[in-house]
Amino acid sequence: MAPLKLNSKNLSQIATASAAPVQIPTYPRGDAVKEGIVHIGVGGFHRAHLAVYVDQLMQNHGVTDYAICGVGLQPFDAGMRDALNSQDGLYTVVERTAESSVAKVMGSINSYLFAPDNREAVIAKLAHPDTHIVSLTITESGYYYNENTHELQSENPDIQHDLHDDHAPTTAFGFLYHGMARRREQGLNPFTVVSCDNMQGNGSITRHMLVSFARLRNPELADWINTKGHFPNAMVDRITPQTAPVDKESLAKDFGIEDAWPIVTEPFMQWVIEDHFCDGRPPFEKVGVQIVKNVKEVEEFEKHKLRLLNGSHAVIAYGGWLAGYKFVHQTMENPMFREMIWNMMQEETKPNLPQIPGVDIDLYCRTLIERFSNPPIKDQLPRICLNGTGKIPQFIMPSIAEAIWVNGPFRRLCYTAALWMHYIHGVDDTGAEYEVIDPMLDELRARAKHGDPTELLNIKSLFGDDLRKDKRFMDTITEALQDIARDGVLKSLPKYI
Ligand code: CS2
Repeated sequence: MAPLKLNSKNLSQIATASAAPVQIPTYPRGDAVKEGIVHIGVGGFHRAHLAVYVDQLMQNHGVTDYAICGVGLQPFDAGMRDALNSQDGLYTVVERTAESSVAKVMGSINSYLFAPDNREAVIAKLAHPDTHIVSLTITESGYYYNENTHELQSENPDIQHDLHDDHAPTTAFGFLYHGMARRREQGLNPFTVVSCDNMQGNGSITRHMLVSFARLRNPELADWINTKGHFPNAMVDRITPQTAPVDKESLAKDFGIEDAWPIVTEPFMQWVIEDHFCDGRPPFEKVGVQIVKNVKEVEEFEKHKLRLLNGSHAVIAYGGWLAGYKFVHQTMENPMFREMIWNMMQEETKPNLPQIPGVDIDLYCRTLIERFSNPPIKDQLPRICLNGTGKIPQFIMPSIAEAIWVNGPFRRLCYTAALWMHYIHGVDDTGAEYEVIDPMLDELRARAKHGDPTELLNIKSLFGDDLRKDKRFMDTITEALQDIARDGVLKSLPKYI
């Protein structure tokens, strides 16, 4: 039978059309529910994470006032608008391991607004009394955060534009500002801003950036947001590869669904969030979200995740790619990578991580190795190589800094930073050229020198200046970079296992 196009009309047929059962939403949607969450930046990760938790709330717990209105701010979001609008907001999540493949149609995204089509509609939505939470996945660069000064990059042309323009905001902060201003005029509470981006202190950074932005326009509004607004910190986790054409084909073949933009992901998902919401929240804890009272606890979970998972991902991505691999699981099939990652986690990163009651850190590390080795999700290395300037300073450098303070080992961590520095040149170990995608690419290219990290480490907005003063660090990273430049990854890696 020909696959069925995913839309509300075909839903019940889709549930039973193929031999493999498909879970479908049987809860009310459309006008029968309220859109309590507006999510800015609907990509794969949001659709595999927050939108899945909300789907479970709607499906299993009768929640009707927290459906999601998705928002796209960037021109490239037009593809998501078209895909979602053509299938009534529905899409499929396929959870895959070597043993099983489970398809679930999600219905939690109830509508979608594309800001370039109608900016006013987005601001009105943010200011709507039904909107209680505005969540974000806008990537590190969407925060305009200077890692060195910890301040808003107020001179950035996008921010300058939004500071002076009332009618056509372009950044998330421009929209949040107008939404907040209108809510205040209407006597409403601020919405809670929930960052779902992968950054240490994502909620605190969001608060500081938005309040700083508002202060430059209207100090009174800035104070209102700062006093009344809540910005919970959160650790988010689910490995979500980019959708490949073959994913659509196998969804059609195995489950009889024609979906313009499905998702293939791992079964694992985790969200640990501070219980700070100023305008209500759904009972997230009922669907496995870890709601914690104490900020410190979230910080600790964030540290574990960013430094162990994302830090290891950096080795796999830059090392694997330079060595000629294309996927995470492929790189993990090489025992040298497995061993290096394990030892880096155990000997260099773990000793400086806090212990979290109830968390077995060795089990966490073992689970990571298994997750990275999950072949059917086919996680592409270029996805993880993207935007290294938002990653290395966050996932690797803090572990190095802390190892320096306690005079601990850090040569594998240095090797990882060096892999990224070498990757910037855009030529792999076989001599093949590739595209490097990073918002700071021009500056990186101007500073990257084979075998010499000094100029890159001089970028204060990324690296501050503490580390460059440490001779042991400078010697180790220089040596690692020289080893990679001279011998390539596969020949230099054994020294760093
Ligand atoms: C990856 C993450 O892009 C990256 O650097 O490490 O997207 C990773 O897959 C997620 O953080 C997993 O939760």
